[in-house]
Amino acid sequence: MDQEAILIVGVGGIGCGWSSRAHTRCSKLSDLLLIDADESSFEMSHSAHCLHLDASGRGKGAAALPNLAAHRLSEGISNISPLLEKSELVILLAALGGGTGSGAAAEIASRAKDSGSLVISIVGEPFAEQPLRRAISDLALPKIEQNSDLTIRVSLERLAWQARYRDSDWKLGSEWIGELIEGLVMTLAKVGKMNLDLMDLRTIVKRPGNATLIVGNGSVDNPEDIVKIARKSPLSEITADGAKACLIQVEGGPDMTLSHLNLVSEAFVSTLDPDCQVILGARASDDMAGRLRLGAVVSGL
Ligand SMILES: Nc1nc2c(ncn2[C@@H]2O[C@H](COP(=O)(O)OP(=O)(O)OP(=O)(O)O)[C@@H](O)[C@H]2O)c(=O)[nH]1
Ligand SMILES: [Mg+2]
Repeated sequence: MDQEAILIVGVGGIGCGWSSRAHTRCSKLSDLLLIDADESSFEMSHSAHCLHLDASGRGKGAAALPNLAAHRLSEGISNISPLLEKSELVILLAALGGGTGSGAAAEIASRAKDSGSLVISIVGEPFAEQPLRRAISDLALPKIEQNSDLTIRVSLERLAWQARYRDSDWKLGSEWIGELIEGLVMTLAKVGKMNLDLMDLRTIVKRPGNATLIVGNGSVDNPEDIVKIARKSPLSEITADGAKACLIQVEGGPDMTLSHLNLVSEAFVSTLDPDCQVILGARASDDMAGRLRLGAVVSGL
């Protein structure tokens, strides 16, 4: 896939922050589109395409109602349709519970799907003790799921908990999300040794049942640890155990051998269904010397 084929889209304050940070990890291989009512979200990236949903005309995020945000998006959609048209894969990020992310993310997923893209959405779900935000989120989620080939739900609570543990800011500190997206983009961009493509990804995400993404990395000497790390992701109520299909990408340095590849993929596959359909890809890059990264899309859960 060329660069133009992969589009990362951030919607709302948190979604824009996540996607700007994720895009810096794979900026040569993907495009970035930021959508928000609050213009300060666009300051995080210089290379982004931006769509400003300004209800008040004062530049300060007054799209606080999901319906208003969805309406603003339909008005501005012609500005971004060319971007959607040329993308083959849209990776959509938003945290639900506010106005912009909840209202506009569903709308953008539906437009992307209509234009023929494969749509992967990564959505944050609000804290349990915020009933109003929770209600907004519960309304938005089904429409996002309907229009996405794969929807990954991330618990903001768990993300916040992990960030505290690592002493980083949960709003920005979603290192894990950046890694997930980088892994996915690297898997699909045409740079691999054994290249996986969009057809492989479609095969996996179209399986009936739930699907999820996982990622983990570590030293080549400890493949089991990498698998352990990968399985400990801050997702909502989902584990990869017993999956019926999976697409695995292993990335290593120039020193990666076939036995490294086998060790890490076998350690991971052993946790899945015995008859799991496995599609395996590998890639070497100079900056991964001595390390391995495992990224996987698992489905049929
Ligand atoms: N507890 C807590 N949760 C937050 C905070 N900021 C954001 N969130 C959560 O993240 C979700 C989405 O936040 P944003 O991305 O800022 O919202 P938005 O889409 O920009 O929506 P609007 O600004 O209302 O248009 C909310 O539902 C909250 O649950 C915060 O400071 N504290
Ligand atoms: Mg906002």
